[in-house]
Amino acid sequence: MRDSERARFASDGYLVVEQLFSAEEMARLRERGRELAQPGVALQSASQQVEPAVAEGNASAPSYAESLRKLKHVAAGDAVFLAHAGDPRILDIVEQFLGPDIVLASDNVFMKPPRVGSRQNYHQDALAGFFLEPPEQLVSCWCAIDRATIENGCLWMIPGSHRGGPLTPDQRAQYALGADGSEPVGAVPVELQPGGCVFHHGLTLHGSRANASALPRWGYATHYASARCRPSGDRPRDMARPPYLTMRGRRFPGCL
Ligand SMILES: O=C(O)CCC(=O)C(=O)O
Repeated sequence: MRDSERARFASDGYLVVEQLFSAEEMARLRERGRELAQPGVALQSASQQVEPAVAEGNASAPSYAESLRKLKHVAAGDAVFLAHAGDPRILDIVEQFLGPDIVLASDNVFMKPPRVGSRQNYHQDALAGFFLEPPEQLVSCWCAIDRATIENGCLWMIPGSHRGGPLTPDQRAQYALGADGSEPVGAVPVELQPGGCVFHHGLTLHGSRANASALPRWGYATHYASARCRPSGDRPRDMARPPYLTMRGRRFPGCL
């Protein structure tokens, strides 16, 4: 990694890497994702989440797969997604930020389906259910399976927001969508071609718009933590969660 890229991540809290994967590799993930997005598929420790508007009967989608908001914890039970999560092209970059001992803390195929794909409010991943100490030892890689554009709901980042540390719910509320539908001041859209990735720090505020377009916007987010992190005391018991997977390096007693 170039010094300028390391400096950009330190300053902005995210780094875009175009063409980290090929379009063919993304087509393979999409094909496997489509198989896993069928009703009743037995997904070991993974789950399918339907878009809230569809689940509540306020909207409809042309197929079950196109009603799904996300597939969660896929890598633990699927060789294709696990191979992506453990790909050295990603881990070589993550290692620059977290050091050599890396676990997969979570993974999500974010599907943002056409017409019904809902907005993701601005949030800091480290405060969104990971319960790790220290929280800044988390880095996510969001990889575009489809082309991600402003129209179909690409990610938006708030550069430098990680430097303010963990926000309180009141502070986070200031980053809500403006009454006129505008994004908060300073937010930057991250449009990507298939195979392009954005790496973001666990405290960088980011979100995404609803997908009002006719095009899908699948992205596969893999969330990595340093294996030296400890679980924080307030972690709820989550039996459905697969164990943290070693991606690189060592594990440590009392840590994740
Ligand atoms: O894909 C999205 O719209 C949200 C993704 C996200 O919040 C994440 O990768 O942390």
